[in-house]
Amino acid sequence: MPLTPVLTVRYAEERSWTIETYERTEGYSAWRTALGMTPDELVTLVKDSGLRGRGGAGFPTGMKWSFIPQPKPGETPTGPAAKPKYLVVNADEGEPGTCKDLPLMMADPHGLVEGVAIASYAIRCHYAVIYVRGEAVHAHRRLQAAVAEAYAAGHLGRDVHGSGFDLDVVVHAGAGAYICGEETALLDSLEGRRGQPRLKPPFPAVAGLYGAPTVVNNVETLASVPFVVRGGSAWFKEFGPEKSPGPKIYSLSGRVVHPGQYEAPMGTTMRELLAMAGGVRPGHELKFWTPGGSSTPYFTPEHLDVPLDFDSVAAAGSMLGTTALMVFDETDSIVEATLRFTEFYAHESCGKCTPCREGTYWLVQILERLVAGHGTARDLDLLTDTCDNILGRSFCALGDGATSCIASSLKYFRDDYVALLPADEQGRLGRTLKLEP
Ligand code: L3W
Ligand code: SF4
Repeated sequence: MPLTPVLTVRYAEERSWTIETYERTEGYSAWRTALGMTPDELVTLVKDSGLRGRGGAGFPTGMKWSFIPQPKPGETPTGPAAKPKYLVVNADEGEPGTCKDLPLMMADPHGLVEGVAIASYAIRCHYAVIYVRGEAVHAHRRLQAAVAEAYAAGHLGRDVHGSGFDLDVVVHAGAGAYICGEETALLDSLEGRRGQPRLKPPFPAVAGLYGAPTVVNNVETLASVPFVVRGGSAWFKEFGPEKSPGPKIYSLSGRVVHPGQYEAPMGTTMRELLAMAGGVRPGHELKFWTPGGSSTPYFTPEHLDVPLDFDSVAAAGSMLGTTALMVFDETDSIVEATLRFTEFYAHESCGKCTPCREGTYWLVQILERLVAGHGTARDLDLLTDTCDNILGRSFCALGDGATSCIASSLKYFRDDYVALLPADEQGRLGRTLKLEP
């Protein structure tokens, strides 16, 4: 297997964010190579590499690019194929525990800009937008500086490197809402509206920004693309499992000795990553952890050897999500941690659909009651029942994601909930009335 670091290889360079450093370390060579290929060849290359989206869902990147309707040779285009195409970078990193895209944009902004250029050419788009989380003013400034440097060096703009290809890239600051990380809410926000999810289908690939075909890709996904072009699809596939290959940035936070970003091949286990991060803090034991942020069901020490790739994590009952590994030890209350996550979802719920808007509010009420020691035996059933009425009935993934921490904490640590009940309520357990469906 080839060695990492790949995506983070420039992080240790002096002034790694400047175009001088980037070009000195092979930067923009993939862009020149790509311009010598046809767009279809590039789409095939990325498809063959097996690169899957790093924003949470793991959708195959090359396949997403291939969904963009293109005019057929010799025919006058109609419908979506006749419209302009857009590339939108989802740089609205907001999933609790996730901290991979912002460091990448700070340390190596040109890696993203080069990925944007290659992807734009592959989907025949002449206008790309990088939508950066509103609070990340530092990343916004750094990207603006990198885009300006790329224009000045002729990597962006009119007739790039004499290829006849024009590309404009704009850096846009979001307004600081978690829901704007959902791709269609992001598009609404870009269009100047309140960010709320749109009904899918149609997917953005057919009707996205201003109703035109749009690819929405995550930062880490696009930053991987220059390496695919330089190394080739066979090289990229050597990192990790066949169906979910590539180098990956894992964010470790919480009760670890050295929290931070760790790059390793897809399929690396939590046991291996914990060893890289110095382990759980001395004198303490791992109790539970998230494989992909707060929207993904908790894992326990039993799952330390699950390969962290999309399929293996799903088979073990969770989601790889954004590879945000939040670590909790025996001093942490899983019910309190779950309450904090649920408060986050209740606050960030956009309010568009009833199950999520009302359900997350009521989940917080129940969890608060339990944490305060005023819960009832019935509250445990009520939590499950409320989650059942949100899961699969919400308009977007935020509602479903809000139930993950509750359902999985009840699955693995029900006793911790029971321990919070007053003694007389503990006696009522198992005798609670079944809730009406
Ligand atoms: C065309 C089809 N395109 C799917 C596209 C779709 C999207 C991508 C994945 O949620 C998850 C969520 C969060 N024709 C298509 C098609 N597409 N079928 O493929 O789509 P989908 O619906 O599976 O996922 P999603 O709505 O993108 C992403 C989870 O990630 N998550 C979120 C993290 C938050 C951040 C952040 O902080 N920025 O990423 C963490 O676990 O819960 O399940 O592009 O258009 N037939
Ligand atoms: Fe909005 Fe929540 Fe419904 Fe998503 S699930 S549309 S965030 S209310």
